[in-house]
Amino acid sequence: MQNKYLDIHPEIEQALIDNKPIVALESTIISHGMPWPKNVETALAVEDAVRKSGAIPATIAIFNGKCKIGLSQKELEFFGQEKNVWKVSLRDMPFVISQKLPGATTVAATMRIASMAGIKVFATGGIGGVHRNAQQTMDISADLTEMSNTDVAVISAGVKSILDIGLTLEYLETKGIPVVTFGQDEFPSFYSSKSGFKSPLRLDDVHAIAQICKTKWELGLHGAVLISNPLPSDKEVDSEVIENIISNALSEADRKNIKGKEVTPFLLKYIAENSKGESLEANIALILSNASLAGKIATALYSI
Ligand code: PSU
Ligand code: MN
Repeated sequence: MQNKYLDIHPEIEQALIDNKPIVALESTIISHGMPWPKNVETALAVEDAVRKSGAIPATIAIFNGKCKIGLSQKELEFFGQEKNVWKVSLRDMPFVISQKLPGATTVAATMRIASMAGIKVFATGGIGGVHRNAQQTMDISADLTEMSNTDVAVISAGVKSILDIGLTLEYLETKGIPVVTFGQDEFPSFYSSKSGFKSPLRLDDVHAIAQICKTKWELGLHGAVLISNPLPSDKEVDSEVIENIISNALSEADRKNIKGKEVTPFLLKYIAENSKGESLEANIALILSNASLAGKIATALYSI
């Protein structure tokens, strides 16, 4: 698709023409989700994991008035180090693009840009969702509404318990988004393979996952299929420890009156800084595992 706002890397452009599997990757996790230099190391390792699983990685960000699909190492370094990078969800896209500001894209914005280019599969760490206490704050991530619109398979590790997992699952149901957990009955909660919630659906192989996506879209049911990939068991973080850190993070956010788009980055930073690196290690392991699963799903999707 020709679009004057898209700047697609030649390798990805060619892959689109040749109908090869591609996996979109977000950049908010690089600029606002992980500390330097682990963020860039991880971004490169994630691209590598996608390649090893047979697909082509397409990291997405906003730069110089365009949605860039496929970043060079130099550009990844820029988004990993530069302090004044916007966190861009859907509502920020017109502003950041027209002002030619650098922007790191969230799940919602990355999905939309991927879809504009014709990319069908997207891997991330954790998605945004319904925040705890959303009954008062109305803080519900645009990632969820975007997932009800845009035909992209989203591979994540479930949702972090900075969110209300039960309400997030309810909202996904309301929006008609199939939630499939890969290889187990329980919905995972990012740092843990458990959450206390049963996954709405379970599938154990990538071909079946590709089939559910294809069927959804051929039925004309627009929107994502959310695939939750439990993190590798040797990387799980003790849930009591993480719950304790999250509850301190939430109190601190409240005390500092953190609101709106700042909430999620604040909580993520607090957790990373207060868990002695354990959570960061889990975060890296799970995003690598998601990238690899996404590559396999993309490959399966292009073979049916
Ligand atoms: N949750 C995580 N890690 C992340 C994010 C969320 O565990 O990096 C990022 C993603 O880019 C996601 C965004 O799309 O935060 C959601 O932000 P908000 O809650 O403001 O919609
Ligand atoms: Mn929010």
